[in-house]
Amino acid sequence: MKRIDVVTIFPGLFDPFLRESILGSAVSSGRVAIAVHDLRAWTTDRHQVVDDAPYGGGPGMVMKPEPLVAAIEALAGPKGPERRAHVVLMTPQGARLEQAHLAELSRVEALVIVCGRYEGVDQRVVELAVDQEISIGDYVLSGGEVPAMALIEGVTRLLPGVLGNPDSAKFESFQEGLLEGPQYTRPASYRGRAVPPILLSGDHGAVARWRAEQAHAATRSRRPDLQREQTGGGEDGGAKAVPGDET
Ligand code: J9Q
Repeated sequence: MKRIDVVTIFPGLFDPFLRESILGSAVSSGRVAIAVHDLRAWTTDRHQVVDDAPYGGGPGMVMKPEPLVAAIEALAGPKGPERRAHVVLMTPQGARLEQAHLAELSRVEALVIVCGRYEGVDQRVVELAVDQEISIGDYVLSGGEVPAMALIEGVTRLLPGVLGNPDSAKFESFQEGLLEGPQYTRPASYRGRAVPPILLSGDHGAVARWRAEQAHAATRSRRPDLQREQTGGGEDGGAKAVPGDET
């Protein structure tokens, strides 16, 4: 079973998210064990302080190193080849999350996800205790909690047995490097707009060809940046080895 530990100052944000939908089923059925930890549990002062003013001055607060490093080392062990878990920090300074990262991380036995907050995290935490820094995109958020949820959902749905239909992950458009074309369900005509007749034709080959054309057209016009290696990538979405991947 895969294990995911989350370190955050807002553990309550995760509870409903982890209970619902595919993720909730994956947890209930024991495909993944997810524990959410309040960073303040690793403070040693009366007021459970987790942040402090930045050296050099400036606005905002920085997450102080002692509670974070204590939390990470308690959950993953010290940094190095013997470490029990791969440690990811959610931060705007990280590499942009892609499907290939999700594929790699879905193969790791145990994952610790650290949610940054405030203006950032003391750099000694990154150097001493973090294995990988990940961002979900170039926009301003208040913290790494929502990015962590995106990572957890994206990783969990790749775990064996999690999706009802084992083929659906494989055929999901991003893994193919293409956007999905338009989708329709009943009724066949809605407010005077008919479903493309080919989808009602019963000709599975013609439907598949039409969908492929639509996918390429949508990708070309809306996301030309995705139109790269239409071949290759492979079954695993181009995953590379990651610490803990061995055996
Ligand atoms: C911690 N904006 O944003 C996008 N990916 C991660 C983040 C982020 C943030 C603030 C704090 C993470």
